[in-house]
Amino acid sequence: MAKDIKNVEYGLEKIFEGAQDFLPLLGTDYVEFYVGNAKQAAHFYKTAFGFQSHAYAGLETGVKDRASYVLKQDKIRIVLTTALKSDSEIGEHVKKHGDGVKIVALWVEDARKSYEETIKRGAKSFMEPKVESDEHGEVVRAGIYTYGETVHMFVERKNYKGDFLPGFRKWESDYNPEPVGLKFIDHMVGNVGWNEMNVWVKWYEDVMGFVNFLSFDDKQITTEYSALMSKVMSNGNGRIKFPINEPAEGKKKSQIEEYLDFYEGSGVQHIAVATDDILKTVSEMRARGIEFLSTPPKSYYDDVPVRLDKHDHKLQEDIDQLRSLGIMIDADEEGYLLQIFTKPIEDRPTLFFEVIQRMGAKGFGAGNFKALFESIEREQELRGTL
Ligand code: TYF
Ligand code: FE
Repeated sequence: MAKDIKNVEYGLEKIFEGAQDFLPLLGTDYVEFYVGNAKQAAHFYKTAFGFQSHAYAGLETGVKDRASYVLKQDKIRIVLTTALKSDSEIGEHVKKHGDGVKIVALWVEDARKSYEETIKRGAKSFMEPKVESDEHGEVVRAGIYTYGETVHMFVERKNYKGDFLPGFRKWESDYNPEPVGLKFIDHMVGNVGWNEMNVWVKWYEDVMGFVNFLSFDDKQITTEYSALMSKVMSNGNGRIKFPINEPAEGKKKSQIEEYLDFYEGSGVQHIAVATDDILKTVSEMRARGIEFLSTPPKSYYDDVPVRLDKHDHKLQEDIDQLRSLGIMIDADEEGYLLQIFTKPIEDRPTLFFEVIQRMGAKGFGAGNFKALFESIEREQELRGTL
């Protein structure tokens, strides 16, 4: 009999043995992008991804050096920040990396303690604990560097009732496209340099108390042309999952190497956002102009029933609909998952998004790696970067 498969979200209980408790994480707080033009980027994320206007800081709110637009969709908060002058850490970041993720902010009970515990274990400081307040209360934030120039900001908001952070005002807009059904961030992946994956695995273990709960070596993640290695790091309650990739030697250039060349260093490669209705979400995103990687070949879909049967799972969605949208299906012991990947969302072939619906499965779609990487290689071929 087919098992009962549900769309699950992790709770707060400890589910990964071995993870340390010195850094309890409640979830992702926000993801901040440094971009060349935040006003236009905000329009794009509203229109194409269905994010809602949420908060704003800039000249009109007394901020002189930057403008930041905060967008929200269910539990996901993104911040788009741009520099207002040339002499700027933000501008320098954009000059080097192009538009990209600067800050992966983590929601904590105690930001000072999070900072002290991680600094004590070897983290490099980005921002010492800072208290900001307004009429809604106070927020404490502190930041440490992770791979490349990327930062983890600890955000403590237990004494805050405002919309986002002190210094921001509510952003009300007359332009409000409907959400597309994105619910929360499932995982965020980092690309690091040659032979650096294990350095960062150890960093997440030692500094953040994470565990390595899944690994894919270059034998598993290879096509005829290129290869990579990947290890998935998780905090104790499974809410924060950070796979880390490094390039591996293949006949042609690894997609990870292409990223490193264009980002000019290590950084966030993709953000996986969860939905509980991937057919609707992906149809909407396609209609709004988001480009996804090319659809796997027909033979891929012919094999799907076999994969599901092997684990005794019954697909609840219509396979022809999944196929016509290019959504991939992978199954493991516990259930199955549906996923699809956008093309890079800026001109440099760097950051992209994944849309994922978990129907019990806790994996990352290993059964789809081959089809996915062949699809990425078709894009690399067009760019002349394979
Ligand atoms: O997060 C993951 O592991 C999957 C698969 O370059 C993946 O989404 C892995 C590596 C990669 C692209 C996707
Ligand atoms: Fe992923």
